Amino acid sequence: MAAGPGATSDTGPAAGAGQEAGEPVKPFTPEKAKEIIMSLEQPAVFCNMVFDWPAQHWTAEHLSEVLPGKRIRFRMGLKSTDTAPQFETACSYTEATLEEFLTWNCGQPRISGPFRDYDHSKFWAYADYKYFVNLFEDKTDIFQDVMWSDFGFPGRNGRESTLWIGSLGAHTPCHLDSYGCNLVFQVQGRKRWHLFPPEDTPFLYPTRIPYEESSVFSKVNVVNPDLKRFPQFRKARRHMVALSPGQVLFVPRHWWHYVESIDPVTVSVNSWIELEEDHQARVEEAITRTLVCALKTAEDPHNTRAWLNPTEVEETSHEVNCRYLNGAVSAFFNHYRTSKVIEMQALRTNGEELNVHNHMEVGQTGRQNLTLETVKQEAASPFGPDLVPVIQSPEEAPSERGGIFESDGKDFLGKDGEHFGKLHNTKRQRRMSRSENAIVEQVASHGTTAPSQTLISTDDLLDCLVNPQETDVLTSFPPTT
Ligand SMILES: O=C(O)CCC(=O)C(=O)O
Repeated sequence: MAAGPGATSDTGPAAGAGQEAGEPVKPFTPEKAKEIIMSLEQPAVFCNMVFDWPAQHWTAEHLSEVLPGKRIRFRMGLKSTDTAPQFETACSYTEATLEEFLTWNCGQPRISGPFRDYDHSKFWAYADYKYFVNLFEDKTDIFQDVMWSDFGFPGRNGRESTLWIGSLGAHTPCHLDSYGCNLVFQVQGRKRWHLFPPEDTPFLYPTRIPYEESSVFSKVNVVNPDLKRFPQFRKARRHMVALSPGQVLFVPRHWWHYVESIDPVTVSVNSWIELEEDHQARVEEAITRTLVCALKTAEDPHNTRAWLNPTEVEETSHEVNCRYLNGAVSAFFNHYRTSKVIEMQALRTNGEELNVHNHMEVGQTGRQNLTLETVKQEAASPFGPDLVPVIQSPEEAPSERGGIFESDGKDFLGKDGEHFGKLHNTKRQRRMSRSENAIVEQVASHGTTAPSQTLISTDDLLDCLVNPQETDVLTSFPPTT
């Protein structure tokens, strides 16, 4: 397997103290990598960070030897694309071993076994979204092969990761993840990522059907869009990168993504990193679940498979959903109270530190300013040869797209690096939406302490969501179907 570009230290910093001469050095310390991940608001590719991870050898071939006889569910999709997204509800499924997958993927005609009904020239196969804990039940040592601690998350390894193994053309339709941000390690083959910023959400025509907790899908097939039906999609700012083995993509919170395998076999490993904002997102997701389940089962009580994503086991009852909602609201308030205390403590501590700095500045203003200027410049752009921003692609007609080498990340680097500053955004405070505010006020009107078991009833929920202000927003929303 090819190592990441420049895996020997020619693009990294010189070996530091205690480092053997010629031994590769990681371009970022775990602390620096985490700082970047927590502050960056645009996708970027980390290079030269995983050359010593044992997981870099996890080709599909190698994994088939690690998991002999292990039956894995493959999602089967059609290579020919329509303007409609190929949602998981429209795919078929088969259970097979990795060995059977590799045999089928050689493309020999007339094979027997689980893939016998799938002509290799017409179908792709995807063992997607497989939690390590389910795949490697009795081989937990393998979790250590993935070392997210290098990115500043101590103890995080395969246990908190998922594995994706696909054939050419295998893809995940465009969606955003409600929780966390994402780190994706490309192990074998290349995957092309089409990313769109959260601000472009209206241009992606979001939908909750098929319903899956934590995923908001787009109605647009972003590689073959129906622009008559989704005219606003023209305004969506596509960012594109072909992720190669050895590279790690950082996907910031709420960035939309469509991901396709562009080599005969691809393997990747990812981990979603929890964020502070997830507490609020959990409340939002609980509200969504309650509404989707209630309305869809009312519409047709017998056909959940049509709207429930196959990743969801079954629709849950209204009672269960209300309990879930109350749990999420309680957790949100508990967290909010704790973080307020921490914030107060930090303010107090920072206040003391601020006084020390003010004191130091007296008498050394010139030099101090110079240093601050340097620090500011460094903070403005973390980019360089080992952290490559994924930038916006010049939009072209869909039929002209599709060269698989259009961006390997490195192409985006200007020699002088001047443009990086403009591309570098830092996290903004996200304001609560009106309905979220309404929920919080609803809870607050019940008292100032964190809510106990079942504080929010169905009527409370309806009071928040079905009021003239909210319905007004709904009636001004342009219909798309
Ligand atoms: O690799 C893929 O097909 C999709 C990955 C994805 O959606 C994710 O990591 O959030």
